[in-house]
Amino acid sequence: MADKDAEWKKTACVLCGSNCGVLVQLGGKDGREIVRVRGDKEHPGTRGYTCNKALQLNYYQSARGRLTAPLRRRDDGTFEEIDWHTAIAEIAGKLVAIRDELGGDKIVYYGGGGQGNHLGGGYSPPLRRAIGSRYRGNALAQEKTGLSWVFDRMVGGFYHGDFEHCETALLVGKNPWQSNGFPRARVVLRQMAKDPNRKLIVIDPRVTETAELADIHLRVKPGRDAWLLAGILGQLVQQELIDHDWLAEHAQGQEAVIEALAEIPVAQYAAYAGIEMAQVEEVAEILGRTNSLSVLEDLGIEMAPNSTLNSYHCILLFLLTGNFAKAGAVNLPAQLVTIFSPDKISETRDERGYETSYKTTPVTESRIISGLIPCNMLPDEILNDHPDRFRAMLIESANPVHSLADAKRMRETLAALDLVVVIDVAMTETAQEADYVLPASSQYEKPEMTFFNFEFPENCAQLRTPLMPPLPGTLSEPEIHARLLEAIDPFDDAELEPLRAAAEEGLDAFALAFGAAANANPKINNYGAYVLYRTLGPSLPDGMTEAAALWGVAQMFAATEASSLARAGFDGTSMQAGNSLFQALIAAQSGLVFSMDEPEDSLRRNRLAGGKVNLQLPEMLDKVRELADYAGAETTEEFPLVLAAGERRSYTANTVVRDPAWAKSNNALTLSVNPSDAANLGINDGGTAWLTTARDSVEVVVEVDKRMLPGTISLPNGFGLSYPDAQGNQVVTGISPNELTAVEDRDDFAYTPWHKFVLARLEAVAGR
Ligand SMILES: Nc1nc2c(c(=O)[nH]1)N[C@H]1C(S)=C(S)[C@@H](COP(=O)(O)OP(=O)(O)OC[C@H]3O[C@@H](n4cnc5c(=O)[nH]c(N)nc54)[C@H](O)[C@@H]3O)O[C@H]1N2
Ligand SMILES: Nc1nc2c(c(=O)[nH]1)N[C@H]1C(S)=C(S)[C@@H](COP(=O)(O)OP(=O)(O)OC[C@H]3O[C@@H](n4cnc5c(=O)[nH]c(N)nc54)[C@H](O)[C@@H]3O)O[C@H]1N2
Ligand code: SF4
Ligand SMILES: [Mo]
Repeated sequence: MADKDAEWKKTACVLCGSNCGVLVQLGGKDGREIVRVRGDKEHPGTRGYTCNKALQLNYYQSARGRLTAPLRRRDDGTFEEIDWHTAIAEIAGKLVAIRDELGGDKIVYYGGGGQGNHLGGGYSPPLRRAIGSRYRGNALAQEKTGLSWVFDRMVGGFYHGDFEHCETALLVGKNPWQSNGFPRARVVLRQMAKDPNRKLIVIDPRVTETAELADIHLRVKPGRDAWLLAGILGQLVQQELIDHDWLAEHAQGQEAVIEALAEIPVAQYAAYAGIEMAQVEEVAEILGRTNSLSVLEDLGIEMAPNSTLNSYHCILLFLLTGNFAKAGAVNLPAQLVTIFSPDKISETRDERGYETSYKTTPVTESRIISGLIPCNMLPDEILNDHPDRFRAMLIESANPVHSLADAKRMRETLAALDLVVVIDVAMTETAQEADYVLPASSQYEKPEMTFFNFEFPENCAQLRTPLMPPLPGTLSEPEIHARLLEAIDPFDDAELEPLRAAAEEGLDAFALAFGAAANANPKINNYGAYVLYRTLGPSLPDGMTEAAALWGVAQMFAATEASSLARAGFDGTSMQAGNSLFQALIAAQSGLVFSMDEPEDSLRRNRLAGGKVNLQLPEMLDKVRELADYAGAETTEEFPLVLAAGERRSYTANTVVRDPAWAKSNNALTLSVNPSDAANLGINDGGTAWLTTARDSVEVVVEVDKRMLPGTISLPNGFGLSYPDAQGNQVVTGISPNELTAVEDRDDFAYTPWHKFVLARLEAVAGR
């Protein structure tokens, strides 16, 4: 334990994308353990808030089994430790060989950051360029690529609601009480519940902690949101609850949409979705008349049938009611780094009006959205003899064997590759399949930052300083990428020395020198993050070398968002504003507000030609019409239950925390089952049962839970991880949900998996 007066250091919680600012005290062995945690009231975004999970941060920082040396797989499948020099030389050599013999486009980069660490992945582009890697993927392509395809074409960028100030909040397949998704979620939800003038509407089959606080809970049947949302949209149109004036001024393409929605058989669709018509009427009335509406969708619809269509529906809800680019409603936040890179929208269309030109993957020719290959297609891209199949993967800060559909198939897929390199802090399920594993310093041992900055009108960011030196034997990702690049395509020292000298003189001198050097030498720009790391990096305060690339980020932001940045207090020329933003990020340990917006900024940020929002997407409108077939969301006799494989609970954090002891609740590992289903099956609370899907059969402990809708069952995400016990033996605790899922169960448009709609069967285990 730390003594009570130990210094409180500022950092952030990394267990979910909210990244609450926290203060921690260190203690334990060598002062490397996080022994006390409390919310940081000076953090401008989270203002002292934390949820129950922040207290458990040490289960991440002081986990057993941290990797401390590069590992190389032997022929017999076991691993041996090698030194960094050998690891870098061998990996660089193999990457170059694949590039030269087969083409760098055969090397896939996967991951780049989890819930708390996006800085390291920002240093991968130079290496990727050097090896000619063209394809990349990450977890966003198994949840939000459908969403990003529609928001790019409808509002011209990533949107977010203002849940602190909206009059009405609509949450679709989202449980912020457990999963957050906006700052200070539990406080904001409680405020909404208490305020008679505000309305909280939740669409979820489960009576979640969030649904309990809602004014209206639409307890939709699993997988049938498309009919419910189409029904609400139909009701809005048919009852003249849409904002024609707003649409006339700001929108295009509404006519065809209104026409299609006028045809929706609202009562039938509501009934099919399991919702009373009176509730649909009430919700449409509220959405049509509210002063401000914010909408948040998440996995409940993104990982279920019709997911891209559902995202389309959600955007139509706020556009048809005029709730875009308005205070308290949906807006386009300023982003320091664009998480979803926009695709070039096809200028050519077929006779149906569908886009005809878009990027696809090399083998299955699947649509690439936001520059991301669809995760669900990875096995089919690799497990074949196609000459263009991928041959190598570089996996950083991600655990795809655990997180992607069908773990068994993912293992086969990785085994089929010529080279798999994993950069991680732990011997993960994915690392176990690698040829090389490179040990990274933890998120508290290096500067780190998250780019999930999505708030409006005030948006903030926090660059964290290391709390302690790196665990011996580990390196930060920027250093790993730098060493690999230096082994593949090094600079002459004379090329970088002038920049290093300029950095010592200050940021203004550096900015001028960098501009001149980039003009004279294309390699400087091409390998920008690397160059900043090796030239500006050493001039930064102690331990902050890895922050160097943020200088480029700050300069880009200043060049595109001058007015929002100036309102936040950073003005002057673009170069000056960028420099002062960069300096402030380094100085402001609690984070800072980097943009202050007006609703009009959303209109300005809209990338669509003409600056209007667009409602008509022929690809989606046809799907609205196809709902009349009532297809795709049915159970079968063999599999009468719908399993949500991977629910967020009070002790889940993807696979960031591996020690099962961190989970202090009693439902941490269990399969939740409605009491009536449990009774019918003869299963008791705490009893065991066989859970079977088309892919596998596992024994589970059941928790009888009246929050569940009859016919639905759910498993937590983030379990089934191996973790060493006190003797060093690896022990697996709980169920890994993707042992039960199949890659074929996916959206036909964005290929996102149906993890919330896994058909299943449950049987009592005899004799228990
Ligand atoms: N505690 C915790 N918080 C997290 C994470 C974590 O691991 N643990 N992970 C973070 C990440 S990566 C993400 S993406 C977010 C995800 O955050 P959420 O999407 O909120 O998380 P889930 O619990 O997976 O799913 C949300 C809800 O979908 C509901 N649902 C299931 N089927 C359906 C359906 O057919 N229709 C509808 N409408 N709803 C359905 C479930 O009952 C559940 O309440 O959470 C983030 N925050
Ligand atoms: N069945 C099912 N599957 C799901 C989901 C579900 O609901 N159901 N949810 C999905 C969702 S929404 C998401 S976002 C994904 C998440 O899945 P992934 O993107 O694969 O990531 P995480 O589980 O967050 O794992 C992050 C990895 O980073 C490592 N790590 C931690 N700190 C560091 C560091 O500083 N450096 C490096 N290099 N590594 C570090 C951790 O050890 C871990 O291996 O899972 C998805 N998979
Ligand atoms: S897990 Fe809780 S404390 Fe940590 S960032 Fe998320 S909301 Fe904040
Ligand atoms: Mo996620």
